[in-house]
Amino acid sequence: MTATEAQFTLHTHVTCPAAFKVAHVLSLLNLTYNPIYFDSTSISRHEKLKWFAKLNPNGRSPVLIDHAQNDHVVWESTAILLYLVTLYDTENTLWPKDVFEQSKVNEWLMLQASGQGPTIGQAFWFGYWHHEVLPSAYKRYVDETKRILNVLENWLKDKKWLVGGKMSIADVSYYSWYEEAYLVDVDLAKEFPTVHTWMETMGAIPEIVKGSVGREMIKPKKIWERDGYSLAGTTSSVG
Ligand SMILES: N[C@@H](CCC(=O)N[C@@H](CS)C(=O)NCC(=O)O)C(=O)O
Repeated sequence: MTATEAQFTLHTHVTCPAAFKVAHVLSLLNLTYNPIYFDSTSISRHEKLKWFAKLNPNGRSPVLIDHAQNDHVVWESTAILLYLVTLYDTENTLWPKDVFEQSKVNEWLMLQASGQGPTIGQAFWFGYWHHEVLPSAYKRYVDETKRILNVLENWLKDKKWLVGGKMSIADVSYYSWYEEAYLVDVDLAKEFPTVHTWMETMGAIPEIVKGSVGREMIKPKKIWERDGYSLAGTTSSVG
């Protein structure tokens, strides 16, 4: 690695919230990275999985390569955040020193990784990509998304940050996923005003803005809004 090269390579995708969560933390820690965006127009999903599996056996973005540590490879966004703070947050800006506070940060990180991200991910799937129109499956994941949002709404009512009165990787880990709440018919400002304020606070941080460069926010038509599909037999709204 020369002085002009970025320390990290981040394998990412322009629409991938899990990867932008990593970009935000890299940026907040003032670490340099070169993003490589997966281009689905030049490589088939099958080829991509074969190639990508060499870096990540789970075949998903993001993957981080640390050129300052013999090209050490880390995958799964939460594992990447923990790697970054363990090695590079020497001043405890995003990761508390105190082991009991660390356990509190871990609680929220695990809820994000096992609950918030996958639940919104499944809502996207049943809203936009599934081969069949299944409004009840979509609704199930939107409802669960709202249940988790309610947990955060209540927790943040009397505090600015999730743990210890200070922003940590726990807060940042939720940001990029909730930026896409509108895609699953959630209006944060109206339905979850406290979460909305927390999001706005993070969204105004210059390093978060910088980490979002390259992100594309898309809004395709829902499956049931496309030609040839209808919600025949369904009387209620799916949202
Ligand atoms: N739990 C994983 C989620 C990774 C993930 O789902 N990545 C998506 C994009 S956000 C992906 O690579 N999708 C491409 C595919 O399914 O082939 C993490 O947080 O790193």
